[in-house]
Amino acid sequence: MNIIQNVAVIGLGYIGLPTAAILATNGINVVGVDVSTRTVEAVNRGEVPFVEPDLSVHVAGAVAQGRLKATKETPKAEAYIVAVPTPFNADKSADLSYIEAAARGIAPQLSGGELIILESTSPPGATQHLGDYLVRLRPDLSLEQGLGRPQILIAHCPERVLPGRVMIELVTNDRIIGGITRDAALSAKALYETFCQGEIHLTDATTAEMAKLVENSFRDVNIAFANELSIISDKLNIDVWELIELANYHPRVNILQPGPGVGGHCIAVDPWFIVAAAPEEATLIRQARLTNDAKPDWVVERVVTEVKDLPPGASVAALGLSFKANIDDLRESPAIDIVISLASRLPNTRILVSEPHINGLPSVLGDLSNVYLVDSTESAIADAEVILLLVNHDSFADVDPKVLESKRIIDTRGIWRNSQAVESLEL
Ligand code: SAJ
Repeated sequence: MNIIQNVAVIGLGYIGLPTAAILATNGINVVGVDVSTRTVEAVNRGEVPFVEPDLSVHVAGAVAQGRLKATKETPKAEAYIVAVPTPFNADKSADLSYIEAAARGIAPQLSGGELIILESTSPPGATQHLGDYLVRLRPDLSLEQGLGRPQILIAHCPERVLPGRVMIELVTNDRIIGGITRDAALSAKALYETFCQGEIHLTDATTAEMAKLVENSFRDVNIAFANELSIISDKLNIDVWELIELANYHPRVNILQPGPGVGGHCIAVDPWFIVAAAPEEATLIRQARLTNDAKPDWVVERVVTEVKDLPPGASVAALGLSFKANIDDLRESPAIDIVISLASRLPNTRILVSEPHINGLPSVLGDLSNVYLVDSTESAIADAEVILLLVNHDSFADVDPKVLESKRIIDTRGIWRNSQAVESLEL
């Protein structure tokens, strides 16, 4: 098998750029392709247009060595890695238009023998669809060997890295590679082996697609279980965090943590692709999505109930806006939905937002007349009667418990929990 030395990575986002950089720092010549002029220019200056630990060093190094450059036009290459978004349509089915646009860029550059890898999270059948789409654009090529036309190799290698740990997990995580053909799987394996120290497991493309979706659905279903427990515990007046901690002492129980809802654009999206592929059968997966999506409204009702019996002019401190702890990423964050909803349900209440990772409110919140971004968490707490903890940032865990003493607290992440259960028993 030929060793691949020239790779084009289509899409220089949260996955494409780290992948391009890690290939380049491992000796491959990489051209990154993106529709954004800003991204292309930033990469060519050796800069990273978003925050991800250690990525800047890799990009700066790869560009300085001349192994990584960026362009808006898809070049000729021996291998193409497609890492473009796969959002969902209004009916929750996957929108493959970005993948098709990438294919339209690649097709004219093919002459046979190239490897095309789909990394984007994809519904079952998307890799085959990419192959069929390319062959429709280039009927002189074939996905199979021996049909009298030059073959192109198509494989799916889903990304599985955790934002915030991308540069570590790219190297250490196991990978799953699903080939349309065995040759395609083997060729993709050889390419990923240049930087991946985890095991590389080969399968067919649809199983690889499903494996990725199932990983995120597994977490979604388990978080839904935790979120349901938090609502049940509230009704039974017990501390859900203590409940879960105790249950998890069992050697075969590992319940995840409840929260204000599930955010980010992976776990809250991918399970819908399974539901769309098997709507009649995927009842548990669908219900988990609905349960997690309903959690923000439940939190809003809790806050409204607390504020209702306070004198007029009360304030709520909303601590945290990002979709999870210690990052600045606000995409699909349940905290944002909760603040929007509170602002309209409680028009005479000031919502004092503290989010240490941002300098200004996103426009969806900035336009609301009763929502304010407050510089310090301490002053948000001091000025509010109700404290709503939405994100478990480390800095919030360090808040002096004394300043919380006279406040009404709704801690959706359980970081300030102080269970009194055993003290309340008359032993
Ligand atoms: N969350 C909870 N309770 C928990 C764990 C998470 O409420 O016990 C919430 C978080 O607060 C957040 C959301 O779930 O709002 C998702 O956070 P996460 O840290 O679990 O996952 P992501 O979305 O940042 O990254 C996931 C990862 N998938 C898995 O762990 C199976 C990552 O490896 C994937 O690469 C990524 O999705 C992706 O791109 O698909």
